[in-house]
Amino acid sequence: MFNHYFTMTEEQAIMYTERKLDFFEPTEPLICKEIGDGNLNYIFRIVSQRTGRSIIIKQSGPVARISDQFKLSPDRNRIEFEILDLHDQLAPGLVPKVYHYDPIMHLTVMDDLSDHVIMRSEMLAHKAFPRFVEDITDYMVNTLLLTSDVCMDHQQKKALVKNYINPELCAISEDLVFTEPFDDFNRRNDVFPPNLAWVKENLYADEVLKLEVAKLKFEFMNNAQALIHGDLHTGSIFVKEDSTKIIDPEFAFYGPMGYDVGNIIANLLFAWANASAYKMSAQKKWLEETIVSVIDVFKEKFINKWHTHVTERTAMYPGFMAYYLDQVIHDTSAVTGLEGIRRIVGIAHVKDMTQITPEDARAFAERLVMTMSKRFILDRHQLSSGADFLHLIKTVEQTMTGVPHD
Ligand code: SR1
Ligand code: MG
Repeated sequence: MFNHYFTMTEEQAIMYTERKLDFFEPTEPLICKEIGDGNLNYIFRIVSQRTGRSIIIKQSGPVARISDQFKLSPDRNRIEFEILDLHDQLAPGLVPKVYHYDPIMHLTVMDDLSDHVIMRSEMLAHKAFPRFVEDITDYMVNTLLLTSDVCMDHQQKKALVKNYINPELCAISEDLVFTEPFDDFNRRNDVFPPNLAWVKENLYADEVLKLEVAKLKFEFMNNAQALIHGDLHTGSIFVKEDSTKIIDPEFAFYGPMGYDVGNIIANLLFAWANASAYKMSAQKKWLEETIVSVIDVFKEKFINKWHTHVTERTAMYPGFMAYYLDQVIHDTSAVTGLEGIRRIVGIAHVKDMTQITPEDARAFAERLVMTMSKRFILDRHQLSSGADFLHLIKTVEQTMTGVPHD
């Protein structure tokens, strides 16, 4: 039955577990629920009714759940399985364990993280996470720097570039992040109606902005700097008090490091805009401190790891590390802006923004983030520290609200 590819029902996922996996005892009664709420895949949670032990089966469908306009190779499941396995070695404890990959059914079996919660949802409930900065910076420094030419044998690195060429998923990002938000050429944008005129004037008609975005798109497509996660938003992060797990690396490929770091900052900024709209000042302050610390702790750990792990001779020349890291932070700034805009005007929204009510508060929060985002793109070469990121945020906030910095 499982010798040809089809997308499973809950009943078939139980049959798969019984026939193909040895995780449960043969007589254990199993139940299954499909719990996926992402844009692309099917997530089956299989639980033993006797012991409560559980496992996740993640299966890729041939088209995206968000829209069948996106026809995607289910090979993304192989990439996700292999990357999770690699990340478990590079950043131990920060990703779920994977147990089984089926190249016919395009599915991966992994740890059930149901004792964790999705970070985005928890931030919407205005909760803070004390471990987050340490864990996410460990994850990013280890997975990015250690897969780059700074630390890896260049031929081995090129073998990874080849193995993780990911054309269809990259095409989604090239269109949804770098192209459509700035000219709506596919007519797929989904702009909040009160902001349509603003978007036309400030995005579609801003030729200076569009030129910078074009440069950044070519950087994304051509800078095979590190094996990046490729979709590192707060819906891809599970948290609980004493644990952080990063999931969903199906967009992974060799791209610019700043793409991952910038995605984190942008998604913290969405949570910040939400906290700001609801006047949750403690949460807003935690998010500001977190944005600053993610940048500064990332830089500190990156420098330390560079000194202990650099193998490329020319990368040891005085001044090279500072040049390289500056570029990563400039890319981080640009991607903060790109993600900040595309999640507001594009097809794939985030709840942090869409759940803000009433309508005029949402419309203002969107314009606030989009205005900051433009500055993150255009002024990217001026930003080099966490304080610079926060200064940009507070300056735009002050200009648009009239409330002075604290
Ligand atoms: C068609 S997929 C839309 C978005 O969902 C994924 O999580 C990525 O962020 C992608 O851009
Ligand atoms: Mg995802």
